[in-house]
Amino acid sequence: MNFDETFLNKLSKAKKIVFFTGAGISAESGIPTFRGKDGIWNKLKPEELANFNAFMRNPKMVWEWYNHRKKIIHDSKPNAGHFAIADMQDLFDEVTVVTQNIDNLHRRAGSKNIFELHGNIERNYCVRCKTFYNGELDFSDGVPKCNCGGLIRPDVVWFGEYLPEDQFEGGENSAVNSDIFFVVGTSAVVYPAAGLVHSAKRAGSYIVEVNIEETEISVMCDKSFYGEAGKVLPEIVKALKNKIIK
Ligand code: BJW
Ligand code: ZN
Repeated sequence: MNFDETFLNKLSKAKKIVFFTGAGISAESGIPTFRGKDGIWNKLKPEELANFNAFMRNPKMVWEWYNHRKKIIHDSKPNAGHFAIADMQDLFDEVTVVTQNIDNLHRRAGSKNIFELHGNIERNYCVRCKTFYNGELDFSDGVPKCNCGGLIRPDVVWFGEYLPEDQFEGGENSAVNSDIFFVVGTSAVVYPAAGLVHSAKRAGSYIVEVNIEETEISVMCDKSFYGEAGKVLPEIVKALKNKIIK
């Protein structure tokens, strides 16, 4: 892949970079995306699965969906895209990952500074008393319940729910203080997460998109690379290392 000098210069002068990621970065690890050609929501309705009322109406069905995805995630590994982002930590003063994914793959790849906007599939909590249950849950008597009698749910953010305040604030601060803001593998249609792209842009950050196709926010990007994240991101690391060595 060839990158123009303006882009490489911009990158080599940057100190603080942010990677805002979505389901697309984990697609090459075998984890299905939500929207698009092979997206989960071509087959399943988000409103029947990814909201609190659906869970209270039919917790068994929602848990079956999450346990199915948990298994896919456990069987998957970080891919070249996740590793390239972790490698960037050696090349910049500050690298922050702000992810909408719940799959832990950035952490497993070695990224250190991560904000998780939509929760984490490894954690669970009681809907009534908010006690956390982080180990394996027991489904032998049906949907697991807390000692208080409340249902236990996955610690993920469903439609109509607020994002964890500390994670969103951390993401927003990183966005507005970034020199370069990468938008990787997200359709950027879900808010308030997608609003971070606008915040970064307004604050003067240089916006770089990596996606297999155009998205809602392509028009506001300073640079767009259309290709798989697992191919484009390692190429950027390589080009940058070459430039630094020269
Ligand atoms: C590749 C690739 C490869 C593929 N390489 N690329 C109007 C304005 C503002 C807000 C709203 C509004 N109308 C409604 C709302 C609210 C709603 C919302 O945004 N809805 C829109 C969809 C219309 N938002 C909310 O409800 C949020 N909360 C909120 O607003 O709180 C305030 C409030 C409180 C109380 C009452 C009312 C308001 C919460 C949103 C929670 C989203 N949750 C989910 C599920 C998380 C748990 C789980 O995983 O099960 O989060 S939904 C789902 O979408 C998931 C994702 O994180 C999120 C974003 O999806 P993502 O990551 O972008 O994936 P895809 O599939 O969409 O895209 C993949 C991309 O990858 C594509 O572009 C591909 O091309 C690309 N790709 N392979 C590179 N190899
Ligand atoms: Zn409880």
